[in-house]
Amino acid sequence: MSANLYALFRERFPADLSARFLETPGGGIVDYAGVEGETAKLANALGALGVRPGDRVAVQVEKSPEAVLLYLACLRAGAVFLPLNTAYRAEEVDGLLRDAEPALFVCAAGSEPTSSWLPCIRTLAADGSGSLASEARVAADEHAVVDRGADQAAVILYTSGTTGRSKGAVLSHGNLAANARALHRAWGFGPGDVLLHVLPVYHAHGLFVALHTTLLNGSGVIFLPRFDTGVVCDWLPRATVMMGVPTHYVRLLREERFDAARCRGMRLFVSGSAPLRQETFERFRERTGHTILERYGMTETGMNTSNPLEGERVAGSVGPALPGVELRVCDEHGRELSAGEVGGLEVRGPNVFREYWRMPEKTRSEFRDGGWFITGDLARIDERGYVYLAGRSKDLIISGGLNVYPKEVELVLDSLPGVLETAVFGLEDADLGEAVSAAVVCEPQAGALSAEQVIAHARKHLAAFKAPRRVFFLGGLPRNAMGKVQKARLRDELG
Ligand code: MCA
Ligand code: AMP
Repeated sequence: MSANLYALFRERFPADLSARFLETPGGGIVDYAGVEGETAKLANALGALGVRPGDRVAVQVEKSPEAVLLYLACLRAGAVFLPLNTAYRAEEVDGLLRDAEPALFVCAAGSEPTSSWLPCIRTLAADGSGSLASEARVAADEHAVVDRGADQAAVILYTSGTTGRSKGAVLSHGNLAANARALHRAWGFGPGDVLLHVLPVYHAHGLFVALHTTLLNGSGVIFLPRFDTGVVCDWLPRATVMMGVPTHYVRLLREERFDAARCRGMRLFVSGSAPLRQETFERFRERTGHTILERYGMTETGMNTSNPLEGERVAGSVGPALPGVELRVCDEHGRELSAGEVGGLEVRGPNVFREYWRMPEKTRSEFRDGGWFITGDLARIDERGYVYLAGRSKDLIISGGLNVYPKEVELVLDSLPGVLETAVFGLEDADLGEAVSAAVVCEPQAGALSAEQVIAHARKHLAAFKAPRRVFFLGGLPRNAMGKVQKARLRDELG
């Protein structure tokens, strides 16, 4: 049988296809019959544009029901979906497209790239000729679900790396199906569930964790275009499940209208992508009576652990391994440590990605023999199997649930005339968890630079969320005996 993920979803569609899949606050509704018909039309439109199974379809569009349908259409057509954060600037997008070599790039009207080497560019919305939606509208509403093996690529998600160069994590139909099944069961999805969707759909959290569990459940989603605490309060009484990053919960707690009465119909709040502070966990429970369920995952692996639905949800722990996922804690040579010792967390299972796109060396160096993937997170596992994250061995900042790799920002800041060297690091931030911060050393003979100039330079070349929020001008960077910049010292002294 085909392992195409769309086929699995289709098996689970509700018997009555007029049941709602997506509902937007503006009154837009996509029912399951619409999913079937529209994805067929889009798949036919993709084929007419020359997209063949295995080809990449890169997509940088605002969150919308059409974007979700395009994702499902790519699965159905056997194309490899490649979503890009809408905050990425033209030069970031250009670099990724050159690496991915998509057969088609779908973008927002007005932001078509000028790159002449791209074979095919389309906008998504049906607001003019030359858009994918207008081509789909006249296409046939039947299309086979293209046969795919479990190991074949379904999606490529780019994540930056410690070297500043982005890597495309290739996720297969089998990876995504395994994780969706595990989460659907672990989180007790069933009849009557309605998911309040507040996340972007260009990352694993909003695209896979939230939507796949719902699709396996054949149920409905209240699909908010963006996270806004007032709008969330309006819609919570109709929902049963919400998934968010810690910043969402911090912001909800600041909203007066957010109270237990509004959450009466809710059965589950899930948090992930960044550490949930104990204070947020406790204040949330006091305010609503609900205990947030924290889980842990990665783009490369999907979800690895989850606090239990039934049983104790421990503040500060991301819970035990999900069924089918194996975890171990090792030293830097891959030797397993004993229970309770802190070391590098490694993971193995059907959820773990296949490879980094066209980076065989990088793939090899991130795996150990036996298929263990080195997550770059530090952790300990207690005798009950609960995992406690204890920091990261990778140099990564997580701001509002979005990853920022310091090296990428440092390379841009270093290119600003007058800058001698920089170090980028995260400082604790009540709203974002960590705020991107930069220590800048100027050339002695250069004129004085301002923090505004440094930030403007970063925003010109990088997505705004990667730009430093705080800039410190120093006479030199603290270094250890090996000459390595001591970022921990910068965090301690400047935080
Ligand atoms: C927006 N801005 C940010 C961030 N988001 N700055 C720093 N960090 C951020 N995360 C900036 C914008 O550039 C803008 O600046 C200003 O904030 C307002 O923009 P807006 O879009 O209105 O922001 P917002 O709606 O307040 O967004 C904050 C947010 C959002 C809701 C926390 O970032 C968000 O949805 N984060 C979730 C990301 C996510 O899905 N992560 C999962 C990754 P200006 O106006 O100056 O230009 S997947 C993953 O990590 C793994 C698999 C896992 O475990 O889940
Ligand atoms: P990404 O590369 O965007 O997939 O981000 C994955 C990283 O987010 C992980 O390697 C962790 O460092 C972090 N992360 C995800 N969930 C949690 C969590 N619940 N607590 C702490 N960190 C998390």
